[in-house]
Amino acid sequence: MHFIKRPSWDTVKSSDITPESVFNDRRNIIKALGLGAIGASIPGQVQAGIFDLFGKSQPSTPFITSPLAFTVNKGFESSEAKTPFSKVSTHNNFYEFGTSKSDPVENAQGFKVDPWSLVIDGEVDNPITLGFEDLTKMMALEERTYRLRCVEAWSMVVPWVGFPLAALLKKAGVNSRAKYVAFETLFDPDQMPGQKSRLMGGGIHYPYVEGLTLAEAMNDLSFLAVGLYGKSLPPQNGAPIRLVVPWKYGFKSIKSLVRIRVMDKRPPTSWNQLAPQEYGFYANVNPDVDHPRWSQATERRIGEGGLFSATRIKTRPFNGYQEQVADLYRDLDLRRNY
Ligand SMILES: Nc1nc2c(c(=O)[nH]1)N[C@H]1C(S)=C(S)[C@@H](COP(=O)(O)O)O[C@H]1N2
Ligand SMILES: [Mo]
Repeated sequence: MHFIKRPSWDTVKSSDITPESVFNDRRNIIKALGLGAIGASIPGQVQAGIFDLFGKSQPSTPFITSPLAFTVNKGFESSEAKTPFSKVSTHNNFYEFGTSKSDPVENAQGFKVDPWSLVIDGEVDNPITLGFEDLTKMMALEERTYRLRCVEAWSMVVPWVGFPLAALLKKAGVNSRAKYVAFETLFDPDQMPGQKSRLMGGGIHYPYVEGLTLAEAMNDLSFLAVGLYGKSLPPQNGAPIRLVVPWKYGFKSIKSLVRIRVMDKRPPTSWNQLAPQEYGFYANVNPDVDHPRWSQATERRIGEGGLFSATRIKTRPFNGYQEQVADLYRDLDLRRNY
């Protein structure tokens, strides 16, 4: 009996890939627990214990999202079909809630986002702390439809609601030492089971951290989303506030932010720390630079029919945003700086 979901790359060809480290990590933990090979007969009680570790046994009442007031940014309307909300909110990567695509929606419904506190500090003249209400009230909200391209070679088109990261950084007043911006997700293992066990958390050292150069952070595309499809974010998509950097692989778009720290040095980033040969600091979408274990030339666009009927399309440099961002990398060898 298979009580462990096989990694998606094992059953969905090579196209929708869970990083291999996750699978190996699960095997090692099963071994460490003395349970032998996956699929071996395991007493019922022990199985139930493992089941709990994956967080599948908790019943959940759905998280409540609320409508937001915003204007549509005409510059970011899309001619492409949007990925339906039913897919955007059920096919997720949020390892704090489990490593399979369906884990976040199943495990995050009880997530508490009010009260919340987001700190903007470091190399700034006026550090800011935003409370839960401030997240949707302090800045004028706009809707922007962006493509999201995961490093695992699937993609979506999502109407986000939020505000440019640069607007918030300008309020904080970035000083002359500033070169990078670091981002940090909430650390709360009681709420985020993936932070409790390496089995659930994919081997990442929590809290999940990310980073951008200051120029990237100040680019108009860099966006802080507080909602999608006109309503506040569901927890599985990074409630109450997450970063969206559409020209980079999805793992840069860090969720459920509690800190934005302006720095004079390049900050560590979670996937780069875990597997530096596979995941770089820049992580710009680039069809010409393959992941060591799979091609990045094409992607599966998730639409009405979902992953299995998704259409395969060509991946574009910078995810199609080259006009807005290519200039940032004029002097950079993108093959070395993947
Ligand atoms: N804190 C945190 N942020 C995260 C992740 C995560 O596991 N933890 N996964 C990343 C990855 S790999 C992707 S593809 C996107 C997915 O965003 P979505 O679930 O809203 O589509 O979130 C990114 N942000
Ligand atoms: Mo991703």
